[in-house]
Amino acid sequence: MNKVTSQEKQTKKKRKENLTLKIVLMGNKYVGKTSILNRYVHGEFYSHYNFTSGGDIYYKTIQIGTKVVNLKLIDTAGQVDQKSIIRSLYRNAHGIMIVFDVTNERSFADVDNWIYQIKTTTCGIMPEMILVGNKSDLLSNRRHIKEISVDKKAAQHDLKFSLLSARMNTNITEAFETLIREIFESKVLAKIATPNGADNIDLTEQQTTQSFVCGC
Ligand SMILES: Nc1nc2c(ncn2[C@@H]2O[C@H](COP(=O)(O)OP(=O)(O)OP(=O)(O)O)[C@@H](O)[C@H]2O)c(=O)[nH]1
Ligand SMILES: [Mg+2]
Repeated sequence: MNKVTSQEKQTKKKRKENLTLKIVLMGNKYVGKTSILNRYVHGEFYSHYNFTSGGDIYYKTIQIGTKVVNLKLIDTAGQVDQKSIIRSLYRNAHGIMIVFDVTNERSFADVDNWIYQIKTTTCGIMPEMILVGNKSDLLSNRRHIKEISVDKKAAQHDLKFSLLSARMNTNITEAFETLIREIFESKVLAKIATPNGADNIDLTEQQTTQSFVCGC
């Protein structure tokens, strides 16, 4: 019992010593935000749907060159009535992954609303953003959003775009790496980086739920 406690302390200490990036996933309900995080953090995929309420936090540690980077990954609810909670979740985020479902036109159209919400409610420096179209495994057997529209939207908002599938584990790691690279190349890091994270949320376990109050 004591051994586990000291191991936990060590992990916590290491986490505090390393750089922590806060990355938030946003987008309509059912687009696959939770699935993307489950795939990236746990290497798992579940075909049943359990909607997210409020927000969940996942942790992952990665190595970039010689640097160890802690990722604090925030899953948000896609339900419209949860927008005020979501707003508090992306406070001080270094990066935001905006997710739509490539088989769902509405989720694609609503990308503009998510971006508008972020731009009009972010205090201080804007986080880096990436646009991702999830469920690419369904592209062959369903009507889907035209590639040209996606390119146009990404260009309009000056965002990189990735097509991915949480189910098939396609491009998941690559999409996060692209966003992390953008964060490293931007001014966001200098402005927001703190040794123990983007804010002082003290959660030690993955998938712990907590809502926050925005300071804006
Ligand atoms: N075919 C396919 N299904 C997927 C994929 N990703 C997620 N799904 C399914 O889509 C449904 C919704 O996924 P979630 O990850 O719960 O969606 P969410 O965006 O977190 O939804 P909210 O929490 O309500 O905002 C689930 O049934 C998943 O199994 C994918 O890449 N391909
Ligand atoms: Mg979810």
